[in-house]
Amino acid sequence: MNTPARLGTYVLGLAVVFAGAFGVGGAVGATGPAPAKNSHGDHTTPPPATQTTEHVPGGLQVSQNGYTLTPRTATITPGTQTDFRFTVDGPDGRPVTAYETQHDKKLHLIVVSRDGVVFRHLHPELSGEGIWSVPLTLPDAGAYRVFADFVPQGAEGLTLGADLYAPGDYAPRVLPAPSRTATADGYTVRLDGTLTPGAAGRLTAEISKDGKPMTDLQPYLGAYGHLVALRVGDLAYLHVHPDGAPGDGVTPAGPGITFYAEVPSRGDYRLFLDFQHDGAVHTAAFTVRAEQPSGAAAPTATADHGSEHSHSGH
Ligand SMILES: [Cu+2]
Repeated sequence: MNTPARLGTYVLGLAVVFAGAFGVGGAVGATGPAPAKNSHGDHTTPPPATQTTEHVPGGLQVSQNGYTLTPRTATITPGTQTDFRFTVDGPDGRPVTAYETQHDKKLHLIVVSRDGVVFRHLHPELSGEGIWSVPLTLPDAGAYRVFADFVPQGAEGLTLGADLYAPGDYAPRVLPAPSRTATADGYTVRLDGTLTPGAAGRLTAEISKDGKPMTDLQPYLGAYGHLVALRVGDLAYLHVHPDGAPGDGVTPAGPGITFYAEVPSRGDYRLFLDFQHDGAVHTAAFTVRAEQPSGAAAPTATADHGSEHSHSGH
């Protein structure tokens, strides 16, 4: 039979990934999370094999590998600028103060409304005591998810997620229907490519203004674009790699920006693209549906929540 062999290969692949993760975790220090208690006191017994655990996407956990995201601001009054403060507490229980720089910053903070409509990408300031703070204004009442994307010095990079609330009357918005065109501050962004579960999909965003392709985009965080992809339903935070970097001699400054994104499952994703032009950062938002490659795919006309959103056709 084929299936067990294939499954075996898959599990092996996962084992390698997890071994890597544990290797780093072990190097962080002996003060990390204690192993599960073994009442038999038999130290040579290997831990039970994980059988069905898939690699968990980032952002779903408030604590991972001994690091915990701890908001010190629990609520934000809508429409009022608030100093949002938090710490990342390390395996020793104290706020982490040493971080590696990635994409020009020591920590990237993403704030998204639970309905996937409001998006903020911020870069907080770090105090000597390990307290991060950033001015944050949220437009509407509701539930939000905060993501901290960072690399503790000498450890593996992490994205931790925590809930944040803006009190008041709240009505969830309908998820915008899947669309490959978005507008942002007068710019038009067209997204090409597909998201396929389990495979790195190539996506290209093409930016134009008044019908003219933009060829003088400016580097933002070490790239011509920064893409955040979140799974609709649980806001799993996905890893996206830009293809090429400004100044590498081959990556043009627009109009197209290329990314590789891997999604863990079928369904809808919210994609937020930050790009810089004329000294200002703009954000384009998309809803993109990830489907199985044709052959395995169900008919695309299958009605789900996308169809009950009226297509106003633009
Ligand atoms: Cu950032």
